[in-house]
Amino acid sequence: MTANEIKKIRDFLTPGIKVVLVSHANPDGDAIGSVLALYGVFKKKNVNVQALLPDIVPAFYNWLKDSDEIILAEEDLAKSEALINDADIIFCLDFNAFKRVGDIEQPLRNASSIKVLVDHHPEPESGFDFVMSDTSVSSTSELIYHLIDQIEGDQIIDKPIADAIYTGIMTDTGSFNFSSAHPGMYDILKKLVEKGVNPAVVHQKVYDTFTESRTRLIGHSLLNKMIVLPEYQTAYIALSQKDLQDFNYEKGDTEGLVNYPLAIKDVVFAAFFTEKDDMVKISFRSKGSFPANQFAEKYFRGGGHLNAAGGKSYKSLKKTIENFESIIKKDFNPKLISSNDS
Ligand SMILES: [Mn+2]
Repeated sequence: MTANEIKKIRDFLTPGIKVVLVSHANPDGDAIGSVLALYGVFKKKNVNVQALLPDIVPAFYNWLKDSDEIILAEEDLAKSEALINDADIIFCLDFNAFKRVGDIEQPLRNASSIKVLVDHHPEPESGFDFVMSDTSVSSTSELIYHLIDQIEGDQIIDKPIADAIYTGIMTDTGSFNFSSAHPGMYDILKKLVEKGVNPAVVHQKVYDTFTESRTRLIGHSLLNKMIVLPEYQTAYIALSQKDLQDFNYEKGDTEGLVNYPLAIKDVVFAAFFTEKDDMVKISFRSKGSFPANQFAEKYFRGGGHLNAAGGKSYKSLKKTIENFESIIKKDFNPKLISSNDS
């Protein structure tokens, strides 16, 4: 965004104005962190602000300040629609397409408010009045830091706001692993720690929250369900509904499982299949130049980032896996595609 655009947004944010912050369905740490950081700032400025998410916030984010004030569209769709319709300005955070907000897609598309997009996914859809989009950053939360800094100055960021931004960056980078190659992120992390963020405590609150059955499901997945195809530098895990039932699956229990096969030397592409009632949900992760997003888009009705993407299949789990293997072997061999990586 240009300095002039920032000024326009700043001038717009007067106390009488109605602001709504929205992020994507199945909100992750970056969605929640960026919403709560901006929410904290606007509350401090006495702006009339509402935070709105399509559906539930995972319990391990409940310690973030104001997380209990987020309105969930799945709980109160009428209220959510009314907020969107009445808003003067809507900040759309951490998504690049309106369809990512689930049930509030149409109201959001049709809203007459000013719409500001802050996001790091490739190729944002049109329909936003102001766009802060950068695929080179770690996360939307990183952009939110800059937005806050540019609109208000970074002195408005207190510890709870810093915790929210830090959580977003930490979770979107797998604890400063992927998407962490640009130095600017570390400048922000330094400032957040100076504002009182305790990295070990945040890590503990977000990650050390497993139930025993979730931990055992990971063991089962790696021991009994992981298939490694060394000649294609690919590995995958597929869980049936029975696997999930056997381990008392709760939403979120398989989060992060897709990353485990990438820990195997020379594996550059990992897939994780979960059998749902009416479809198979798939997550893809890659190392180096192998484009997980292109793969997801071309073959599995999905998309995402270069190294992290998702997709789905309406075939059975068995057929979906057969299809996946045949694509890897015939059409889109990760070994050949990533052979130039150093
Ligand atoms: Mn993100």
